[in-house]
Amino acid sequence: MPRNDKSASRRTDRQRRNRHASRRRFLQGTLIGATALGLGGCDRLSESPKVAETLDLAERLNLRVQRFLAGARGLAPEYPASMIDKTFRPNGSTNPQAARYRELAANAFADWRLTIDGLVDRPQSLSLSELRALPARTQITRHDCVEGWSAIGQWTGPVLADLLDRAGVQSAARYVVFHCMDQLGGEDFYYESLDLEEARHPQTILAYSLNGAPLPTANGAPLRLRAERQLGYKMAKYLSGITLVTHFDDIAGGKGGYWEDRGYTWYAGI
Ligand SMILES: Nc1nc2c(c(=O)[nH]1)N[C@H]1C(S)=C(S)[C@@H](COP(=O)(O)O)O[C@H]1N2
Ligand SMILES: [Mo]
Repeated sequence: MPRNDKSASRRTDRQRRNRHASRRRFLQGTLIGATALGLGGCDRLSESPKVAETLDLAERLNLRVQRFLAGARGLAPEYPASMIDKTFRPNGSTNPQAARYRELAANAFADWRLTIDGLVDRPQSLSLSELRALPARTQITRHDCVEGWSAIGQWTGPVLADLLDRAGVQSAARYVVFHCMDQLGGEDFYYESLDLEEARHPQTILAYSLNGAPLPTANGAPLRLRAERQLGYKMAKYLSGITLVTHFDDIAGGKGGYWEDRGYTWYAGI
């Protein structure tokens, strides 16, 4: 992640361009698909100013449009084991120094718990062995960092939707906030948030293992979020708890995440 404000804004620009480009490709693909199905005269349509107007509108309404078109089938690609990168490049915090983290790590996270609280009927406090005993999903996916690199890795852990059901999400809840144990340079702890649709996506898991081994410290031990339709910065490492909320305006900088508080967009769909 950026080390100063200048590179932060540069990367944010690049991120914006990439997202616009991929979204445009996606929408064009959708229009081509519609033609193949005989749903519209897209040859003429694509040249008309109306379509350009629609694409710009789509970019402004990116979240809604992307989800409307992708629907529930919007799965991130999964890859064969032969494509796994030998070392999964770590980024951001790679060796948290916060006292609490150091203490928990010194004891192999035996005293660590994942809490689930906020707008839930049954607040949870789960040890690593309890989490490991739950049904798990394994997925080989590509991680895309806003800095312009990517890596393919195999992740294993419980599906977040199952944990949310276990806790009983109340109807007033709209977002899941992920609390982390690391501070990136300053005083502020890393955190992130997803809305319930992204949190309940079938590929959204809390991973305790990478490439079949316990999650390395650099990649977020003991537990990290994998939200495979999102950019890397959404995937909170070093988790300590998750909280169900109606809004996140009153948490830290109020923008829903550590980097969001520093100018990144909250919706980081790819
Ligand atoms: N707690 C925490 N989570 C984090 C970060 C961080 O610094 N702290 N960095 C984010 C960024 S920008 C990326 S690209 C990924 C990097 O994950 P990796 O270290 O496994 O490559 O973690 C994300 N989650
Ligand atoms: Mo990143």
